[in-house]
Amino acid sequence: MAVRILWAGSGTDWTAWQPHLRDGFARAGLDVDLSRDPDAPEEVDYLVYAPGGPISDLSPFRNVKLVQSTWAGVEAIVTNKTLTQPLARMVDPGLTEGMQDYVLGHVLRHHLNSDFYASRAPRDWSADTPPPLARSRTVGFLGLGELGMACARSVASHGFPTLGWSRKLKRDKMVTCHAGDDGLEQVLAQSDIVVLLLPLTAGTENLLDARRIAGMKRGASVINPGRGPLIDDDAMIAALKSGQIGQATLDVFRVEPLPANHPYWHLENVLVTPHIAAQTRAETAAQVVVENIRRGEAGEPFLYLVDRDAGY
Ligand code: NDP
Ligand code: OXD
Repeated sequence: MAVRILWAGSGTDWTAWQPHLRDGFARAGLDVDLSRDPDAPEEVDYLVYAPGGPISDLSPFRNVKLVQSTWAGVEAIVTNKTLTQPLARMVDPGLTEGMQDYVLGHVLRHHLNSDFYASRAPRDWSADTPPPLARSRTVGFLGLGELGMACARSVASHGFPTLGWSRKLKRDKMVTCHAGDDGLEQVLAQSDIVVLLLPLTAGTENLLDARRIAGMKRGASVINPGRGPLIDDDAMIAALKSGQIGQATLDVFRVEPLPANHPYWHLENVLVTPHIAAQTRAETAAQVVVENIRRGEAGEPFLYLVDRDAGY
């Protein structure tokens, strides 16, 4: 009997994903019934889920073996009380490469003070003081998971001394790793540029608050492609106005799209990007979905299962 897979993401994504999923299932030798029609929820074997899609009540899907998120961040579904089925988050090579490009690009932008030159009047030939070399500028990563560690390594291979912080202490040849409250304070105090790649959980909300911002180097830059609520916005706005934070590049916000009257739009030292830091790429990510369903059918353990207690 065919394996029943329900697509519970957006219609636009369905158009992009469908050929890659069908191709992957055929190559894996799986006979599947892949549809967008939740006709008989109790007959569905796997649910491919994205936030904002058509399904919010998961309780009718009582025989589902896995809910596979197409997003890396799972805060919207892991807190859904109707979710009783195992949940896997997305780990996609395309997503990781995209995030490495975004983070390295903006680290270099802050490092080279590019906005200073970009915002000037034409024919202004005067120069700012030259930036230090990369080897004299420290970059700190909060979050050393799939994305944080990959980005930290690419920044480190460019020559920046690189620090990282995670829940469990890691060891790495290129990144000096920390954990715990003291570790966080050290990373914040030593970094010229801080990159947030943490998931949003009860333990990370408002992590960058007034006290921790005050413990950072004066004039440090912040890059946040993680999640908006990691930052206490009032504290960040005050710090951007006072110069405690020199510049910020923000991709994610408490409310998205960022409301038109939000102060972040009006601060000259803030670059807002519209949640585009990295996107799941159908071509590569479909193969991750196929592999997890193949595993489920072969009785093998699923990849990238979310720890429901930890929230990521
Ligand atoms: P992972 O789950 O692989 O990594 C999460 C990291 O955060 C781990 O290193 C983990 O520590 C650390 N962490 C979690 N909680 C804490 C805590 N309380 N204290 C210290 N460290 C903590 O996630 P990814 O790297 O795949 O993704 C990170 C986030 O990036 C996603 O959750 C999502 O919010 C965001 N994202 C944003 C995108 C965008 O376009 N803007 C695109 C994709 C993702 P440990 O290693 O010890 O478990
Ligand atoms: C994700 C995202 O979590 O795009 O995948 O933010």
